[in-house]
Amino acid sequence: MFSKILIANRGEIAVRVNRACHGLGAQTVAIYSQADKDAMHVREADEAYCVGPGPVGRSYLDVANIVSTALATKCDAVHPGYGFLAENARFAEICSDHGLVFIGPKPSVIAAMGDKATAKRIMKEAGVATTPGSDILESAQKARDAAKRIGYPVLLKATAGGGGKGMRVVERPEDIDRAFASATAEAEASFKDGRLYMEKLLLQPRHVEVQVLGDEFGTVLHLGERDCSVQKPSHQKLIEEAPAPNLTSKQRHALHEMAVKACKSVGYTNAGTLEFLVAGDHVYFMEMNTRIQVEHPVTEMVYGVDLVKEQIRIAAGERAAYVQRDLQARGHAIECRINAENSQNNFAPEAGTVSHVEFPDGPGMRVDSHMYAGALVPPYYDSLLAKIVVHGETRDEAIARMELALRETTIEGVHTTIAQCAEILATREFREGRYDITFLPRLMAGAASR
Ligand code: MV4
Repeated sequence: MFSKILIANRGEIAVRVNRACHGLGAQTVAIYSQADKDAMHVREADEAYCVGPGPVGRSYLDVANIVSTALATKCDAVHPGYGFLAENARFAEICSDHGLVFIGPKPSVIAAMGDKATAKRIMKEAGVATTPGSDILESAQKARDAAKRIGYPVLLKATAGGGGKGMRVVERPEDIDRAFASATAEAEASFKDGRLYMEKLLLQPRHVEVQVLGDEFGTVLHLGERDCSVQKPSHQKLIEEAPAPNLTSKQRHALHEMAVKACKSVGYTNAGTLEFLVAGDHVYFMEMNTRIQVEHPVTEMVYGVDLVKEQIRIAAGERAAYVQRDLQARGHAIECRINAENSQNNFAPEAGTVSHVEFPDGPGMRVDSHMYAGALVPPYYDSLLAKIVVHGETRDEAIARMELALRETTIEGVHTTIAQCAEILATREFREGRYDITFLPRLMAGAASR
C-alpha cells in the first residue's frame, strides 16, 4: 500500500478520497487554491499546500506545481478525483515519469478513450454494439455522403468532445454545410481539435452507464449499471439511480457483458464507466469515462463496495478484492445533486457563503459533502455542494427515503437545487421509472412557462 497520496482535487470528492486513503492507512496531502484556503478538504488532510490563485488554470490544473508538491512531500501516488486532471493522459504520464503512481488507467488508455471516434472504433472492433455512424469526417462533403448512408436525422459530434460541446443535429442535406462549419468551429474553440464524426440521431434515448473495475492481473469486474437520464439542457446530471429502472434482464445482461468484454479488449485497469444509450430494444455504446464519477455512490450502496478504496488498492498493485459472482446488486439507490444555483436566474451557478447546513441521517442515507456552516462557495469551480444518496430494499422505498432526506436538508446562504430535485421525484414519469433524456428539459420548460 502507498504511504502517502496527493489528492489533486477539491470539494466533496477530495473529502471522499481523503477518507478512503485514511481508511487504507495512507497519509494524505491536499492541494488548494487561495480561494479554498478554509475548505474542508484542506482541514481533513494530513498536510495541505497552496498551489496558486482561484482560477483553475493557475491552481488545480497547474501540472508543474502539483507534481512538484507531490515530490517535495514524498508522496508515492496521486489521486485525481473527477474533472480537472482526471482524464488528462499527459498528466498521468508526467506522474509516472516522476515515479508517482497515477491512480487511474494507463495513459495510453486514457488518451484512446478521450478521443470519442477512436473509442467507438475500438469498441466496435471488440464486438460492442455502437450507434450507426461514421469515423472522422474530413470535409462537409464526406459528412453529406455519410449522412446519406446513415439516414437523416443525424448528429455531428466532436471527437474531442463530451458534454454536448460541438454537437449538432442535422435534419436535411441542405443543412450539412452550416452545421459542419459551426460544430468544427465550436470544437476547435473548446478543445483545440475541430475533428467531427457522425451518428444516427437516437430519439428519446436513456443514458445508462456501467461501472467497471479492472486490476493489473487481467481481472475485469462490472458493478452493474446506473440510469443518468435526468440531465439539464446543459447536460449536467441532477439525479442518478442504480439499478436502471425498466431494463429487461436481457438488456441488463447485454450491457454488463459488453462492458466487461470492452475493458478486457483494451487492457483496462482501475475504475471506469462505459456510457450507453438505450433506445427501444437497442443498447449502443457511446463513450467511456476513465475516472471515478460523481455518481459512483449509488453503485457503492447497491453493491456494498468502496470504489475509491478499490481504485487505490488496484493502483498499489493488489488484486481485485472480489470475484464477479460475489458482486450481487441489493436493493435500489438514488442520488440527488445539490448544486449552488438559482432557479430564479436560469439555474446560474451562485457563489457565496453557506451560513447554515443541516444534513439528513438515518438508515440507508449517505451524504457526500464538503459543506459546513461558514463554508465559502467560490465562483471558480463547479457548483456541487452535496450529494444526498439513499438506499432502499425497493425503488419505491428509495424514493420515499429520498423525499424524507430532502425535507431534512437545509442549506442557507446560497440558492440550491433541493426544491428542483423534490419536484422531479414527485412526477409520475420519475415515479414510474419511465423517463429519458428529454424528461428534465421538458419539465423545466413547463415550469418556466407556469
Ligand atoms: C446522442 C444522442 C442521440 N443520438 N447520440 C449528449 C452528450 C454527448 N456525450 C452525447 N449526447 C447524446 N448523444 C445519438 N446518436 C443524444 C445525446 C444527448 C444526451 C445523452 C445523454 C444524456 C443526456 C443527453 C441530452 C441531450 C442529448
